[in-house]
Amino acid sequence: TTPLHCAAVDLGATSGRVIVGTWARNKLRLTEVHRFPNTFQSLGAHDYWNLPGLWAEVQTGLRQAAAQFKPIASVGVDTWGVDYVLVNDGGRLVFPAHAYRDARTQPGLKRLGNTRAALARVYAATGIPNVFYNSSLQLQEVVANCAAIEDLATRCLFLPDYFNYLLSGRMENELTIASTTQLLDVHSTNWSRQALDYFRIPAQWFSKPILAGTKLGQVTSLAELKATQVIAVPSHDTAAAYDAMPASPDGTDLFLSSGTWSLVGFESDQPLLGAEALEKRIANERTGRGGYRPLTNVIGLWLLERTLAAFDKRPKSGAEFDALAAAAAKLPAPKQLLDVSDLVFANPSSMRAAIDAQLKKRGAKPPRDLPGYARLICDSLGRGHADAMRAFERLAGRTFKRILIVGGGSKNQLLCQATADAAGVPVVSFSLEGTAVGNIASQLIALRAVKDLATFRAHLAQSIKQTTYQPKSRAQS
Ligand code: LFR
Repeated sequence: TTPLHCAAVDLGATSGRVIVGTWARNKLRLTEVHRFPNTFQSLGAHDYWNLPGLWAEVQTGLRQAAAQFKPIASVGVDTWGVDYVLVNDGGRLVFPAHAYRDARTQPGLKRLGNTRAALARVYAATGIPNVFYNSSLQLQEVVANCAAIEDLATRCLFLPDYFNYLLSGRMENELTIASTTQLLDVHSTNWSRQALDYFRIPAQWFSKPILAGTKLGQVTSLAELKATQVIAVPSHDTAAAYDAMPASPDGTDLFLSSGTWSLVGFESDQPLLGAEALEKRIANERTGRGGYRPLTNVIGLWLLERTLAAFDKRPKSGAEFDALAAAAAKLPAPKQLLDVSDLVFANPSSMRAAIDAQLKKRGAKPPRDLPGYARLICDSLGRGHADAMRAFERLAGRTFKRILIVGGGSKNQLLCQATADAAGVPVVSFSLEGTAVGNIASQLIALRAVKDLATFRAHLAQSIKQTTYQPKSRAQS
């Protein structure tokens, strides 16, 4: 059989990559052809994404892919959730793309938070809790404060939708990314009239979301890829990462996609709703096929990334990072952990100062050095993951036997061990670029090279390397 090459464009909030997946003899081989940093930039009082810069990097990566692999059968795009562009019929940007950590949503967040009945209604309609980054709050702010926007914009495209448009010329909204907005109906696969009305967002900006696997046509913007199909994949990075989990089919695995955020959750054919689910901030996001992936968003390695940035001796290589992790592992367990759900960590000007201030408030001393902070952060995240697991067990009436971890954090031994210790179940790490794998899986299924996701996961489970971290003891198998 001839190998099949598919390109995954995977854009994260702190880095992006273009990865080619080569499928042959039921095995997937990944080649990272391009990786680049990503960051939002402040201008005046607001934070923005550099979209022209990102598009240039995507093009560089895809040209590289086309030069190295012939032919590239298809390409799929996934990005972080919730962010969007507003365009006119010609696809022209009519409003700058804000970054989700921009503080502009704070008044709307408080307003909804203080109106219990409205909050419960929005949650019952969308299954998405009130979180500062929701697209609902972002769009509400634009409509309320920039009156002319309704004359200028005709379409709202979420970031992967926009990159799909740049590649193929087709404007669509894809379901998984739509499910991060707090504007999708939790009981159907269409937009929620009730939520759109509550936030006063024009319904005509959206079209009925398409499912993953939809073919959008050939690449029209890059001559090197003119025979390549653009395929809508589960375009929310977390949905893609969940698809890459070689999970046991009996539903006893908890999923952790660990990167800038820690996304802890599982797959289900029904949403988790009600007062307690809302209180635990459970987000009923969707799978590419229309199912549910109830999850909670624990602040994640953003804590460590921003703390490292505050130190001059920031590790520059994998080896330097390993040395830091080893030094951190030797330290005694911190007496007081961080409350990782505290909103002060969302976007502080100094993460180190924010951590010190929280510890001080709780009567504890700040760590002495960088290994001390790394240890404190990993142990605190481990505790956050375990708390999320217990909440899911209670609310969904399930028992989880293992935690499966993919993403950048799956290589962080300190974090994996801390999670196993706090949760009391083994953590299985796959050291896998989960988002790219899930992105490519969806393309392979659309191209009929693989029957379905269950088949893909079974093949993956056979070929993939895994490390198991047993709880309490520091032993690894
Ligand atoms: C992870 C992620 C999370 C989402 C956050 C903000 O990259 O997509 O799932 O909640 O970014 O979009």
